[in-house]
Amino acid sequence: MKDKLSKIEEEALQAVTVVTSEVELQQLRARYLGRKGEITAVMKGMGQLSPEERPLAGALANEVKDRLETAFAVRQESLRQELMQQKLASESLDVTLPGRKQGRGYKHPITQVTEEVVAIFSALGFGVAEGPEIEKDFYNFEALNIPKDHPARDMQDTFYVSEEVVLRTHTSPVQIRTMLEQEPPVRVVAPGTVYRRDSDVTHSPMFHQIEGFLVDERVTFGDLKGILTTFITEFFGSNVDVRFRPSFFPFTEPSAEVDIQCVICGGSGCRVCGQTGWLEILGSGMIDPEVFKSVNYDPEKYSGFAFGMGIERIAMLKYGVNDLRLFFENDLRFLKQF
Ligand code: 2NL
Repeated sequence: MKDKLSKIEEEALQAVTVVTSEVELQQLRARYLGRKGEITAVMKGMGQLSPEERPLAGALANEVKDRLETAFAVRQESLRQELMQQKLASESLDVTLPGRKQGRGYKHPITQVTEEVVAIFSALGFGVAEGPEIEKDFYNFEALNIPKDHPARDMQDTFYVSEEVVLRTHTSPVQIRTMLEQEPPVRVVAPGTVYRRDSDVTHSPMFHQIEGFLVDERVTFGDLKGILTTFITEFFGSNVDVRFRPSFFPFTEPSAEVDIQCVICGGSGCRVCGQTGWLEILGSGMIDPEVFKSVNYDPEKYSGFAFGMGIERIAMLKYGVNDLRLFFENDLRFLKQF
């Protein structure tokens, strides 16, 4: 019996040293110390011993059992420690590593160009005005001398909210509102979002415009040419050629469209300028007396000029962007270049 217990103890102590997991250890524990384990089996066999031998054998068995219990407990603790060390090693963090930088945001190129244009006109004494994007027909069309049968009023070209309410098709209504509120002398630019029922490679149903006007006594076409030429040379550079070409708008008379020498080919003719060597960048003219009547300005006393341009268009020309849609997709690979 004694030999048997020693053998079991030796075997168990050996086995305990080689287990590598708590599950294995539990299984081992059951095998030696469990209700159906080897020690229990030996103890059950004690019935066969003589009454004199029994207490000694019982005491011996209990001693072995206690030592094994201790060995199992010690091993369990050391396994826990090993596991913890492994976990710490595999999950280790280098807290001294630099963090990932949060990318810095910046203004959309359309906003940047708008602000640049506004800054140039501010330096020339112009204020800035804003107004609603949903407008009454009166401010968007009627006051601008755009007659009821004008194609611009067509459902094909304008987003109608109701018969009398539209999404503004230009920022001119802001200027009409300014004239209704302020007496001359007045000079203001009106940047903003405008809407037209047009959507293809070169047209977006929502785009951006900046218009401006100046009204005072004895304002001439020479003043218009001077201000717009100054703006263009500030914006595109002093080396660029400018030309004024007769045109027509219902709200100006006379009217002129302004071209610059093609920024792509330098004037020799290319695909972008349609082989003309010139690019149209804005429309302008002397404000029509009919417009003055709508806002109660005396056409005998005052004269003035107005102009308008598309922000996307001048942004494309300034930065050599060949696809309008890039401004609306908000792809960071594009936006980051500005
Ligand atoms: C263009 C042409 C233009 C105006 C806009 C205007 C505004 C008032 C009175 C008179 Cl309140 N005129 N604005 C004048 C001429 C041309 O824009 O091609 N825009 C993109």
